[in-house]
Amino acid sequence: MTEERDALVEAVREFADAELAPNASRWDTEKHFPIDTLRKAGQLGLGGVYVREDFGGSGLSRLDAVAMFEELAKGDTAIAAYISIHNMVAWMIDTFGDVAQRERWIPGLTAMTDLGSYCLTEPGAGSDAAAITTSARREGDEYVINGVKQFVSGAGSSAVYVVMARTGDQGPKGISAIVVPDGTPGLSFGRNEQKMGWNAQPTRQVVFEDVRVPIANRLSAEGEGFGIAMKGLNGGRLNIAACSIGGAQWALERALRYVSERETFGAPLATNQAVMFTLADMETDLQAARALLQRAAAKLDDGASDVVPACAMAKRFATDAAFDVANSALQLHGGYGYLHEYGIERVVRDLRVHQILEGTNEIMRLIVGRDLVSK
Ligand code: FAD
Ligand code: 2MC
Repeated sequence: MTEERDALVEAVREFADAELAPNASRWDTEKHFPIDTLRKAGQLGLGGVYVREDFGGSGLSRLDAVAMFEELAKGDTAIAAYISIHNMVAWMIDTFGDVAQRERWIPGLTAMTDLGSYCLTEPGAGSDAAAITTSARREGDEYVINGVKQFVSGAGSSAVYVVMARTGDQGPKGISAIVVPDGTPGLSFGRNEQKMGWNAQPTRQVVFEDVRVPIANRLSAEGEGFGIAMKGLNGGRLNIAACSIGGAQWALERALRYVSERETFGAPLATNQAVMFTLADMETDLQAARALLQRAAAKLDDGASDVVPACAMAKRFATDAAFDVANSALQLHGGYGYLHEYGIERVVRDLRVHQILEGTNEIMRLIVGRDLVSK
């Protein structure tokens, strides 16, 4: 860790301790999306962590980002994860947008006065993302968009929707990435889904009925959208892994404190070798996950040729390991781990979905496996 990164992480820790941790339980229970708190995160530079600085980004590296997202997640995993998705959207516009597009959307996104949503998944196409059917038909200098996006994080609260839609033939080459601003006629949202976790952020369908946007809202060339979506996800997968590690690290620290204080059979739980071994495995798994994650983040920073499987490996390993660590922390708390007020069960619920979204862990294995057998 550089000194500079230490200072950044410390600032994020203070924010997470002051603004997220005291409210996480309530936001989860009340299903409250804390937009005011997100604005404060924007003031801290968390709206465009690896967005260029000219329009308000923080211009940091992916190694910086994963360290920051780990700290954020210790305060509230669900909110940290939403901030990660928002950053993915901001980065896609910053990287693949032209100057006019960046000038229009990046300042609001980096300040988090405008929130972003990423719209790829559809009711009929999740893992097989190249099979999406939402269409963007050209009419004059406009696209007319029709279709439904499923499970969109932040939907209904966001100002900016980056939508992957079909502008050409079947398959990945027929997809374009188009920015649809909130309030565009024909754009509507489903109900806020009732979920196991991630309750502090909304998940809704996004419905497009003859939504008209200028062709100038398309990022990069027609047919480039699938690649843009996937490149966004490489970094998203790292951040989700970081959020998992942060949540699990928080749970491990709670468990350590608990087993030192809780006595059974006349001695603290921590004196049992079985308990100690469990703690040792939890710590080892988190350190291994963090090391793999940092390695993948460095590859993304360096533009390494094997970045795609590296990000997939880190996402798969870290989200699985962190879920198991949080679940072990719950077990070490006995019945108290099951109570809402201890916070552990919330983290377990929040981390569970990290094994499913941003590419399921089976799809991560598919990416790594394909890479192996193609060599
Ligand atoms: P399916 O693709 O139908 O998969 C079902 C099961 O089959 C999974 O276990 C999968 O791993 C397995 N499977 C599929 N294909 C294979 C294969 N070839 N080999 C082995 N196993 C396979 N999407 C967005 O675009 N934007 C968002 O903001 C967003 N936020 C989300 C928030 C939440 C809370 C959730 C739950 C999802 C979100 N998603 C979002 C969608 C998420 O990315 C998808 O749910 C995920 O990619 C899986 O797609 P699916 O649900 O259609 O499952
Ligand atoms: N980075 C860069 N490029 C990628 C890439 C990646 N991660 N993944 C694929 N590509 C490129 C690939 O190189 C190829 O390019 P080219 O034609 O130039 O060679 C092109 O994209 C097509 O790739 P494939 O031939 O591998 O396409 P296929 O359809 O066989 O499989 C798969 C693609 C399964 C890897 C992809 O559909 C996938 O990642 N599915 C999971 C979907 C997903 O992650 N959804 C998350 C939604 S967002 C979310 O959950 C949130 C919470 C925000």
